[in-house]
Amino acid sequence: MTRSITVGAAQLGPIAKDEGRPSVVARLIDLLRKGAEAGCDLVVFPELGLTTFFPRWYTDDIAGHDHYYERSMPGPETQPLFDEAKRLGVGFALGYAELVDAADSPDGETHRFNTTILVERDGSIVGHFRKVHIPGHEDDEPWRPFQHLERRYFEESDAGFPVWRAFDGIMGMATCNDRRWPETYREMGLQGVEMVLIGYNTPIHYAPDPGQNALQGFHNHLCMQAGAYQNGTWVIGVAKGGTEEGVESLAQSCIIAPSGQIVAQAVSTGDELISAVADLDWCAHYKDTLFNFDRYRRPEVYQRITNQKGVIEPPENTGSDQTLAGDDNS
Ligand code: CDV
Repeated sequence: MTRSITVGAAQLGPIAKDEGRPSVVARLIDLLRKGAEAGCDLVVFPELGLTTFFPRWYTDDIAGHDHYYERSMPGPETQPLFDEAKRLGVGFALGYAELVDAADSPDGETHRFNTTILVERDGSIVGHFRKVHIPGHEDDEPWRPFQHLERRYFEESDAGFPVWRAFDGIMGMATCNDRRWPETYREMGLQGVEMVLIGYNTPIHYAPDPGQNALQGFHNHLCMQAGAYQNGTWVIGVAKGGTEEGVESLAQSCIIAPSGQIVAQAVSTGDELISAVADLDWCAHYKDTLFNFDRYRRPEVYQRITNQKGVIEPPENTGSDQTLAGDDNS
């Protein structure tokens, strides 16, 4: 029997600064219902899917922005989403800003994370993932047309990239900038991941090097398609796109097969549900052949190179390459 799930990528258009949770949750429920109509078992929403992308504004007073964070999930305003998902029998993943109150925290400190929750079809919580790679900057940088202060608003997770048994397969999560790093997928690939759920907010304008602006769409798909193929896993990439508070963000949400091929892609920059039937057994075609890690991966060799200090210089006057010539390079 094949293990197939129908998965939806629920792209969101902009969320205005003054758009309240009830309005946003109504949009999420509308997309969830579209997912149910399309036969989805699982619908994936973007990073920070309940609010505007607030790290674009500098503040001296982080606590003054705590209304952007969730203290519990579900909370009173998100409960209707959980109720509707359970009624429809559709699971979901949702990104949000998480606040851990000092009173609830093991170290007695307040913590703020960029988090995604995964919920099963029966409404049970499968797990939480907290973003590992926090991009941007900590302090106000007025030379930028807009700020990207994730490093001021969030701390990074030290929990890595766990995977969970759910939806008849092995599921993992990552958030936005995490998708650009090969180790994100490999950490999960080594644990047998079969589907990676990724939400993102990616401004088209990259202030440190605007030469990359025209390549945003290419880089987005490049890293997720490579991560899927090299680890034999489905990857679901879901954007908050469009122009939000004057900042244009990439859309192009997509569903990527273990072959690395895009099997569905959003055509708009607004609220849009795309879906595909994802055969989880397709992963084995790659995990058991080209990317059979047990058979072909050579961690001891990578370790030797990693431990090497500095560049291997060719011997003087010959110009030959010691490594290619087979000389000892240990
Ligand atoms: N939200 C993000 O993590 N955005 C980053 C931008 C700032 C480069 C991204 O990797 O898309």
